[in-house]
Amino acid sequence: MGRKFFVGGNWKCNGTSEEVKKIVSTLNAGQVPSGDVVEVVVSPPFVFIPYVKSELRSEFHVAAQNCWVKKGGAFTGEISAEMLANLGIPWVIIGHSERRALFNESNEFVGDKVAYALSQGLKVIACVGETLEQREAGTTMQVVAAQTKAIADKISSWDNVVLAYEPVWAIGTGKVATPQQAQEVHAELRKWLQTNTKAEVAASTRIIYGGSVNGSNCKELAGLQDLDGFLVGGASLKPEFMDIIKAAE
Ligand code: G2H
Repeated sequence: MGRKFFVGGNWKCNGTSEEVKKIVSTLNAGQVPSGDVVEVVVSPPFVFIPYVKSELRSEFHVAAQNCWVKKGGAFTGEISAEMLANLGIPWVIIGHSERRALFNESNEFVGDKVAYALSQGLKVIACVGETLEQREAGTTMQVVAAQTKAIADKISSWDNVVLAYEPVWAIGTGKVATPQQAQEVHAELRKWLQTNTKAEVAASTRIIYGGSVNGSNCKELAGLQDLDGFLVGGASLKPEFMDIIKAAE
């Protein structure tokens, strides 16, 4: 089954209204590969989502960067999956390593969040990845398998899930994983899905890479067999995001 190339732009906690306006006009003016070969989803901070959604050309979609783990209510400061669905926001990023590390989100909590977001009709970019210590200890696969299992345990369908492999040591550091390192983990993750879910899930689930992707390194990474796109942080705030989208060609 064909896996459409996926490019996500995670703006994280960045931007003023002027800057957001500028990014949106760059995206709207940019050329994307023809032939429906790439799915582009940008993820602004919550407060800018309505503006971005209304101003961005229709082939680009939006994602939230997080949502609450269950039905909304007395959870000060949280945004529920129902609210995202109500506003027509199709995607949400869940389990980003910054949330796992800074907000103590456990594998189980992330699994619950993914399941709840899917139950509300959202599509999910679910993030996994190892720290430098874990890589150096040789436990990369155990770590990402445990993170993936915690999600798999809670969901019945992978149809609306994109799995993002983001080695923590490569995030915002300028230290991108080598093509060999990326391909190795992506292939192992696909094998994990094959063994622990269904062959069709392994064949159709997009596994994207995140961690210091930019306009210069994207082309080589995009050519890897088991790499189906990118989740881009820093470079998604810059015009070079258009070059990363073009790596789908
Ligand atoms: C990884 C990535 C986007 P950056 O977090 O999710 O960020 O490209 O800045 O490393």
